[in-house]
Amino acid sequence: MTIPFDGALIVVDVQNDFCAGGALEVPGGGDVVGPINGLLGKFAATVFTQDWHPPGHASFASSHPARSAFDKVELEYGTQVLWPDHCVIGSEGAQFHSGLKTDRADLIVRKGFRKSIDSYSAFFENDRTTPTGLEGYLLTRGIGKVCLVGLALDYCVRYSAVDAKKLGFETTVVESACREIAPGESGAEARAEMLECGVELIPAPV
Ligand code: VGL
Ligand code: ZN
Repeated sequence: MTIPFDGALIVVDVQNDFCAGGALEVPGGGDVVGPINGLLGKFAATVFTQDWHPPGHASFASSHPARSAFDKVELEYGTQVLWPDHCVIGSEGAQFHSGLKTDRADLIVRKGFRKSIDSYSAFFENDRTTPTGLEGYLLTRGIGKVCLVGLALDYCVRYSAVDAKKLGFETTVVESACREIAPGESGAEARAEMLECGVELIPAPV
């Protein structure tokens, strides 16, 4: 198990709303900044993703009368978890954590900007068919391997990793540079699914 430095590092959603005091705080979210900064600059390509929702987004509980955050609802494309309003376009919560060395990004992929579709994955929106364009970017740069880090392991990292592997990229996740929303629940399920798909989970850089 080695980190694929000849591939792309994909830094997922290290934004204020997922860190301490944020609207959708991931426990220990800000702790990923140090480990991620330590990996930046070591890969052939570096991509950051940024969750980027318009006000009134379909994934916000506030858009569904009589529903609460963390409820599940059926939308046109399937089951969707409802979240507190987060990462609203242009807001402070949507900005990257101020400690993250964002200058290292070759590309920033924004996702979730269509009002009626959420997008956990860096590759496809939650309808599982609308592409973000990242696959094409990596392929045209000749990149065949990806290494994922960031927030949250049980949602955006998981969906990105599974899609990357299914698209044919050799895919690794560095767990020490990730945090999860619900460790015993969706976190455990996420690890199981990633392993099942052939994603390599690396505990920490050596
Ligand atoms: C995320 C829930 C909603 C994530 C984004 O980055 O994992 N989770 N939006
Ligand atoms: Zn979101």
